[in-house]
Amino acid sequence: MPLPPCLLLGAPVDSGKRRAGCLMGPDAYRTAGLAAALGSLGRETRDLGNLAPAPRRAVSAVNPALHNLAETVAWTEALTDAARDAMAEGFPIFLGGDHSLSLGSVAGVAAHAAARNRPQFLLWLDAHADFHTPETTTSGNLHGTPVAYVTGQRGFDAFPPPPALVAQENVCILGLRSVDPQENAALAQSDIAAHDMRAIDEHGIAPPLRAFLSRVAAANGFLHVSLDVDFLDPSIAPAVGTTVPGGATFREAHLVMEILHDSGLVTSLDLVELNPFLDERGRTASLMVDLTASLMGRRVFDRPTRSFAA
Ligand code: NNH
Ligand code: MN
Ligand code: MN
Ligand code: MN
Repeated sequence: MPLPPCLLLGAPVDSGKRRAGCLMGPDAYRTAGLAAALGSLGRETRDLGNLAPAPRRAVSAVNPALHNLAETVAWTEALTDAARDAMAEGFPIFLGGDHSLSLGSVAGVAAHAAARNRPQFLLWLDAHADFHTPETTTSGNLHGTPVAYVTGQRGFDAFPPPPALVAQENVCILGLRSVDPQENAALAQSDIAAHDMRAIDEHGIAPPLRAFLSRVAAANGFLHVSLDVDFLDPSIAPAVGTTVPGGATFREAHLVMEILHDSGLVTSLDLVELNPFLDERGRTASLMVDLTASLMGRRVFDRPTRSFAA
């Protein structure tokens, strides 16, 4: 069976935080050659252009500190539909846009999985947990909330109810090094598998990823990967508004993508938080393209088996 085509969906969402610039992300990925990189792997790739938010409606905010709530709700509505539709056609890659786009992309892919009676899994590659609700956020920035929304936490009354939820035990976060106190308390109560950089330093990044992937495989799940630029160390990926030192190295990040490729389990992807206004000669956009190519099967050395066993 041929591999499903890659569908590039531009999502120039910039409402999830205050610093502007993520709206330029989709075109930065295009300029960095994403479609050609995927095409050179023999993968049929279709660029579906950019999505637009749904018409805005009046929303009542539980928390007056929320930034650009109505716009983020409108994007969530459009992205949920677009993601569900795209899953029926191929392998969607959401070109962000800030991380608030994942309220919609993940809700949409989860709806597709639920309609097929299969569980949705979520791998969150991020310095942050993004487990705030509109009630707990202190910054008011909704890019800090998608993991809470898609797992069904309370407080999202202004948003459409997600058509299907992702079970907490089907979520794995890798890369944590900036978690707010309210998120920390909520995470500790949850069934989410959360791995901070300290654990990754000590044990490596492959073991928790492999453990998660065996659960995805055993459950015959769909797997969505949400890659936040700030998962990466700022020294290799400066083009993000929320840099945090001590992130994933070049090789740790590629290794994650290579293991994901070898698993054959990934069914959709977000590339989020790239702010091209903050980039240095396109290096962050290019790195994100190269990581996507690794996820889709680019390798430096071809051999018939991948076994390192003695
Ligand atoms: N937790 C912080 C907040 O809610 C930071 C979130 N920022 C991110 N998330 N970049 O990935 O504002
Ligand atoms: Mn994030
Ligand atoms: Mn982040
Ligand atoms: Mn923030």
